[in-house]
Amino acid sequence: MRKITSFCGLLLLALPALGPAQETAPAALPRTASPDGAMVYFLAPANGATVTSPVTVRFGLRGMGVAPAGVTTANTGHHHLLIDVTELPPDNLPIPNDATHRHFGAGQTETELTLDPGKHTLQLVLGDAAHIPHQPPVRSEKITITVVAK
Ligand SMILES: [Cu+2]
Repeated sequence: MRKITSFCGLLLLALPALGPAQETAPAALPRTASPDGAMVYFLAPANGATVTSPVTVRFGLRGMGVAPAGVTTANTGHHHLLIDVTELPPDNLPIPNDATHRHFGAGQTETELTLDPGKHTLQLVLGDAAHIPHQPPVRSEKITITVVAK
Protein backbone atom coordinates (compact mmCIF):
# COMPACT_ATOMS: atom_id res chain seq x y z
CA MET A 1 0.00 0.00 0.00
CA ARG A 2 2.76 2.36 0.89
CA LYS A 3 4.55 1.64 -2.36
CA ILE A 4 1.43 2.38 -4.41
CA THR A 5 0.93 5.71 -2.68
CA SER A 6 4.44 6.93 -3.38
CA PHE A 7 4.22 5.76 -7.00
CA CYS A 8 1.06 7.81 -7.48
CA GLY A 9 2.79 10.80 -5.93
CA LEU A 10 5.61 10.53 -8.45
CA LEU A 11 3.16 10.35 -11.33
CA LEU A 12 1.40 13.50 -10.18
CA LEU A 13 4.72 15.30 -9.98
CA ALA A 14 5.78 14.11 -13.40
CA LEU A 15 2.57 14.82 -15.32
CA PRO A 16 2.50 18.61 -15.14
CA ALA A 17 6.12 18.66 -16.30
CA LEU A 18 5.34 16.53 -19.35
CA GLY A 19 2.30 18.54 -20.44
CA PRO A 20 3.80 21.86 -21.54
CA ALA A 21 6.98 20.25 -22.91
CA GLN A 22 4.99 18.32 -25.50
CA GLU A 23 3.30 21.47 -26.77
CA THR A 24 6.44 23.54 -27.27
CA ALA A 25 8.47 23.30 -30.47
CA PRO A 26 12.01 21.91 -30.24
CA ALA A 27 14.42 24.48 -28.83
CA ALA A 28 15.84 26.73 -31.57
CA LEU A 29 19.44 26.12 -32.45
CA PRO A 30 21.80 28.92 -31.44
CA ARG A 31 22.48 31.47 -34.19
CA THR A 32 25.77 33.24 -34.79
CA ALA A 33 25.63 37.02 -35.17
CA SER A 34 26.85 38.64 -38.39
CA PRO A 35 28.28 42.15 -38.27
CA ASP A 36 26.54 45.16 -39.86
CA GLY A 37 27.34 45.53 -43.52
CA ALA A 38 28.55 41.96 -44.07
CA MET A 39 27.88 40.83 -47.60
CA VAL A 40 28.53 37.85 -49.83
CA TYR A 41 28.49 38.16 -53.61
CA PHE A 42 29.67 36.57 -56.85
CA LEU A 43 32.99 37.74 -58.24
CA ALA A 44 32.20 35.48 -61.21
CA PRO A 45 30.20 34.74 -63.22
CA ALA A 46 28.31 37.99 -63.72
CA ASN A 47 24.54 38.00 -63.39
CA GLY A 48 23.08 37.30 -66.84
CA ALA A 49 26.33 35.88 -68.25
CA THR A 50 26.37 33.24 -70.95
CA VAL A 51 29.01 30.63 -70.13
CA THR A 52 30.18 27.14 -70.99
CA SER A 53 30.43 24.28 -68.53
CA PRO A 54 32.38 23.75 -66.34
CA VAL A 55 31.75 27.20 -64.91
CA THR A 56 34.29 28.81 -62.62
CA VAL A 57 32.37 30.36 -59.73
CA ARG A 58 34.24 32.77 -57.43
CA PHE A 59 32.80 33.81 -54.10
CA GLY A 60 33.30 37.28 -52.63
CA LEU A 61 32.86 38.21 -48.98
CA ARG A 62 33.02 41.65 -47.38
CA GLY A 63 32.97 42.51 -43.68
CA MET A 64 33.59 38.93 -42.54
CA GLY A 65 36.26 36.28 -42.96
CA VAL A 66 36.21 32.77 -44.37
CA ALA A 67 36.92 29.95 -41.93
CA PRO A 68 36.48 26.20 -42.28
CA ALA A 69 33.35 24.55 -40.89
CA GLY A 70 33.69 23.91 -37.17
CA VAL A 71 35.67 27.11 -36.51
CA THR A 72 33.75 29.40 -34.15
CA THR A 73 35.85 32.57 -34.50
CA ALA A 74 33.57 35.63 -34.43
CA ASN A 75 32.61 37.17 -37.78
CA THR A 76 33.64 34.16 -39.86
CA GLY A 77 31.78 31.53 -41.84
CA HIS A 78 32.03 29.27 -44.87
CA HIS A 79 30.37 29.51 -48.24
CA HIS A 80 27.33 27.56 -49.45
CA LEU A 81 26.27 27.60 -53.07
CA LEU A 82 22.61 27.05 -53.89
CA ILE A 83 22.10 25.82 -57.44
CA ASP A 84 18.63 26.17 -59.00
CA VAL A 85 17.09 26.37 -55.52
CA THR A 86 13.69 28.08 -55.66
CA GLU A 87 12.93 28.07 -51.93
CA LEU A 88 15.60 29.16 -49.47
CA PRO A 89 16.31 26.63 -46.72
CA PRO A 90 15.27 27.71 -43.19
CA ASP A 91 17.58 30.24 -41.53
CA ASN A 92 17.44 28.50 -38.16
CA LEU A 93 18.66 25.06 -39.26
CA PRO A 94 21.86 23.69 -40.80
CA ILE A 95 21.84 24.23 -44.57
CA PRO A 96 21.00 20.93 -46.33
CA ASN A 97 23.94 19.12 -47.89
CA ASP A 98 23.04 17.77 -51.32
CA ALA A 99 23.65 18.32 -55.03
CA THR A 100 21.85 21.68 -55.04
CA HIS A 101 23.15 22.93 -51.65
CA ARG A 102 26.94 22.71 -51.84
CA HIS A 103 29.10 23.28 -48.76
CA PHE A 104 32.62 24.67 -48.96
CA GLY A 105 33.56 23.62 -45.47
CA ALA A 106 37.29 23.67 -46.08
CA GLY A 107 37.11 27.42 -46.58
CA GLN A 108 37.18 27.35 -50.39
CA THR A 109 36.37 30.61 -52.18
CA GLU A 110 35.80 29.22 -55.67
CA THR A 111 34.64 26.08 -57.44
CA GLU A 112 34.26 24.53 -60.89
CA LEU A 113 30.61 23.72 -61.55
CA THR A 114 29.44 21.26 -64.16
CA LEU A 115 26.02 22.35 -65.38
CA ASP A 116 23.72 21.17 -68.15
CA PRO A 117 23.02 23.63 -70.97
CA GLY A 118 20.20 26.04 -70.16
CA LYS A 119 19.37 28.69 -67.58
CA HIS A 120 20.53 28.19 -64.00
CA THR A 121 20.32 30.24 -60.83
CA LEU A 122 23.10 30.56 -58.28
CA GLN A 123 22.96 32.04 -54.79
CA LEU A 124 25.49 32.16 -51.97
CA VAL A 125 24.69 31.82 -48.28
CA LEU A 126 27.29 32.06 -45.57
CA GLY A 127 26.98 29.48 -42.80
CA ASP A 128 28.52 29.39 -39.34
CA ALA A 129 30.63 26.63 -37.77
CA ALA A 130 27.53 24.41 -37.67
CA HIS A 131 26.36 25.29 -41.23
CA ILE A 132 23.54 27.52 -39.90
CA PRO A 133 22.97 30.91 -41.58
CA HIS A 134 24.08 33.89 -39.49
CA GLN A 135 21.74 36.31 -37.73
CA PRO A 136 20.91 38.27 -39.81
CA PRO A 137 21.62 35.91 -42.74
CA VAL A 138 24.46 36.84 -45.10
CA ARG A 139 23.16 35.96 -48.56
CA SER A 140 23.99 37.08 -52.06
CA GLU A 141 21.49 38.11 -54.67
CA LYS A 142 20.34 35.20 -56.79
CA ILE A 143 21.99 35.39 -60.19
CA THR A 144 20.90 33.71 -63.41
CA ILE A 145 23.36 32.39 -65.96
CA THR A 146 22.89 30.65 -69.28
CA VAL A 147 25.05 27.64 -70.02
CA VAL A 148 25.62 26.90 -73.69
CA ALA A 149 27.29 23.89 -75.28
CA LYS A 150 30.90 24.40 -76.30
CU1 LIG B 1 28.33 24.14 -44.47
